[in-house]
Amino acid sequence: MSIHRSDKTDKYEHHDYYGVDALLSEDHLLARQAVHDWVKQEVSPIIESHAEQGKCPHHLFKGLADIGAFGPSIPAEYGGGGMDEIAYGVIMQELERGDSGIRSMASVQGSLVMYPIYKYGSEEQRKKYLPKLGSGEFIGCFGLTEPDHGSNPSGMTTNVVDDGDSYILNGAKMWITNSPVADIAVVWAKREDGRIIGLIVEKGMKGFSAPEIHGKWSLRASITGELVFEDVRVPKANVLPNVEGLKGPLGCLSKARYGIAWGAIGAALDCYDSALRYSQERVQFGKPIGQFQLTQKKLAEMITEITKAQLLAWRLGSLANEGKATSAQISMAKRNNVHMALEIAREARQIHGGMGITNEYPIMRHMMNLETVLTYEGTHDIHLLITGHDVTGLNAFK
Ligand code: TGC
Ligand code: FAD
Repeated sequence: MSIHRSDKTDKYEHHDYYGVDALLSEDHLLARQAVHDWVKQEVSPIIESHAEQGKCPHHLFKGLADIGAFGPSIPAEYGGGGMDEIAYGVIMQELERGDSGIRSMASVQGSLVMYPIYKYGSEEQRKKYLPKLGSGEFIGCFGLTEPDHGSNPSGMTTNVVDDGDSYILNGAKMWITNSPVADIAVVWAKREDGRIIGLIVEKGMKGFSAPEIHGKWSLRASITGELVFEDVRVPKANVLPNVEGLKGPLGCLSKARYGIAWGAIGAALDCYDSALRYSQERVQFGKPIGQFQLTQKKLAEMITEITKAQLLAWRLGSLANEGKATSAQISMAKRNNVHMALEIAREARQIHGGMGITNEYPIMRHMMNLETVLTYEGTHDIHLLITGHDVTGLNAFK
């Protein structure tokens, strides 16, 4: 990845109230600025119209690869960015400042497709798929959720039957980001003994289809579909050999949820930035609306919550760099920061008055996107119950 600071771009709107930037390295700041600049140049000019039309900007895949957005913390020899977890975080933040759907493209490709192949795959699988995924030549997707098993993936019914050198795969996955345009799918299925395994299913395999899901009011610039398997013969060479059980997919989710904890801050910053500017420019009763105490309360609470989220993400990133971040800590950060961003979008919408519902401002797009982000990768309540389990030792799911 080549990182450079551009002189041509806008001042970086980071609203760093507690000086968290001082905790970041020069490499983190450069990576963040490079992605920020790319988003301003490539995403901001097109995102409202794509979201409005429900169109995924596929052409951005290559650019995302070029800025190192796919697997920033996966080693470079395996197609990733070879950076640390905080670099991964700040990159997700800047992508989601642009749009949650753009961050989703990178989350799925890096954390849910490249990561399992890197972590659980054979050396042959790593060599075959990772360079193409890292360069954006291949698009990947991740199939865990099913029509009847969302929060409870252990109940999945997608299954494989042993047939010599192959498995015969049957079942269906639902709500799969990028599935209609994906070249490969990392799919989680049950073996005859009930154990969950991961398989790499390739586009074009007989009996495999990936129809698009239409009618979404959220994440409209991201394409979502199903995965349908009707007697698909998958060679055993495509099974991820180094993991069995639900900890396989859940391990990938930890990686992606971590990225979302940072990403949500980007969406919140974009809403806050827009609301702050509007409050200084919009005049009612002869003064800027930012001079009214009720507007100041909103803005003061917004920056307080953003600051708390920044500190949470930074500390989580430091723990992750030391290999000490627990999945429960990641759940807390994902839950808190996404909810924070959604609340900020709602407050920002109020500050913009009627203009807040239009596409002149990014607020409604972020707000609608964040409804998905609150639900995918584990719902708001599932993450609460993960924290509840962690602090009480009592498991609500059993
Ligand atoms: P449970 O018995 O708790 O755990 C089974 C095994 O997994 C281990 N484990 C984890 N390992 C790594 N990371 C985690 N986060 C882990 N959580 C659990 C656990 O230690 C155990 O290991 P072992 O060795 O004992 O077998 O499992 P459970 O069936 O009781 O489920 C617990 C629950 C409800 C928390 C879990 O199922 C869950 O997280 N549900 C939410 C499902 C979810 O998040 N789905 C997301 C689908 S993918 C997606 O949304 C992508 S969006 C893409 C985009 O960005 O566009
Ligand atoms: P359900 O599990 O049916 O939950 C419905 C409600 O019940 C929620 O409020 C939930 O919190 C609550 N609930 C469930 N169980 C409990 C409980 N034990 N206690 C209290 N409340 C409970 N999945 C993938 O595998 N890959 C993807 O790429 C992917 N991308 C997505 C993209 C989009 C746009 C969307 C919307 C979803 C995507 N998902 C993906 C699926 C997502 O992870 C699921 O929607 C999510 O895990 C919730 O599952 P569900 O929708 O079936 O809701």
